Amino acid sequence: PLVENFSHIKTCKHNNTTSDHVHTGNIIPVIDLLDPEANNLIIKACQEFGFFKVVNHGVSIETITKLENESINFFNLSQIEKDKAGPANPFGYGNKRIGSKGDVGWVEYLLFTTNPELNHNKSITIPGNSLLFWGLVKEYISAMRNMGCMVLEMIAEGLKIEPKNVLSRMLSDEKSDSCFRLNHYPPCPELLQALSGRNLIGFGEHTDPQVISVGRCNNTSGLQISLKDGTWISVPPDPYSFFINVGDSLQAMSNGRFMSVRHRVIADSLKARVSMVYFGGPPLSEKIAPLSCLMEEPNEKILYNEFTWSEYKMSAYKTRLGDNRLSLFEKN
Ligand code: GA4
Repeated sequence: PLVENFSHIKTCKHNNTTSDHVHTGNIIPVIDLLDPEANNLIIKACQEFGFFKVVNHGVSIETITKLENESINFFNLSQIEKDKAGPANPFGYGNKRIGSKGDVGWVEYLLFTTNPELNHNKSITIPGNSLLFWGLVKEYISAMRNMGCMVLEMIAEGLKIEPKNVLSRMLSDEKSDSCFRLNHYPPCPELLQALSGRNLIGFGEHTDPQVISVGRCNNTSGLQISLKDGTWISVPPDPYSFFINVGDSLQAMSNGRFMSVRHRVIADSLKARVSMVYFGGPPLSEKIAPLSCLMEEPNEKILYNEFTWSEYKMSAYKTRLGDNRLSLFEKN
């Protein structure tokens, strides 16, 4: 009966089986934001992986741990208390269900919008010291927005596109439709793992729809990224660094130079995993299209039709988590 209860959660083969190759990620680029060569290294990482790790980011460990501790306090509350902050449609507490099309994972989370000034989050009731909680969320989001903008400006410089805020302004715009999620992946019952002989999926494979995502987790492994050839790479956890994902919108704006990275989270059998991810998105009315200054290269074919972020988001929320959302906007 235990297995039956959880049979709707997907699994994947253990790391050491033959058909689902997983390597560890000492090949993942590490970018020192203070390195004078950072611009070019970021471009290279976005082209090869759509993913990289950032060090020397300037975000204080206090900003990080204060929010992490408050999140852990929240996820330690009783189910009844947590459910008061739900459901997560579109923002609030969610448990196992992801999106509205039947996707599930071994995860619970809080999903917030940053647009505008967190006002849409008003209906989310956080038990305990909610004023403290919202203060920490706001402080953390602002640090993530700054880092996202800094990286996007380095990308603009690396691509030699003007003005250098063409990408970052989408996140810094007060109407920016960005969001933020706190994820808690409870340890997966060992019995369950043993019975199925497989790993439970915490968060199924997908790409992020926005421009850029800035994530960070506690010292528990589980995140994996997919290489272009479909190989899965385990990303070693690093609580003091941030991980940057290229999103679908940046793939479109770069006319496919950068790939939005497919990624997933595998549940750990022993330790809980806590992650905090900021998804930097454009204002709803923003037109997303391959940047015209990149299209001046001889023989460059325009790969994507123009869309507004609002159109993309509407179509994205009708898809399953693992779907390729950008293919709908490919030029034929
Ligand atoms: C993936 C990236 C972000 O976590 C997210 C997710 C969103 C959700 O959890 O509600 C989506 C997913 C994400 C893409 C397709 C749709 C929407 C779940 C889902 C099945 C918050 C986002 O913006 O898109």
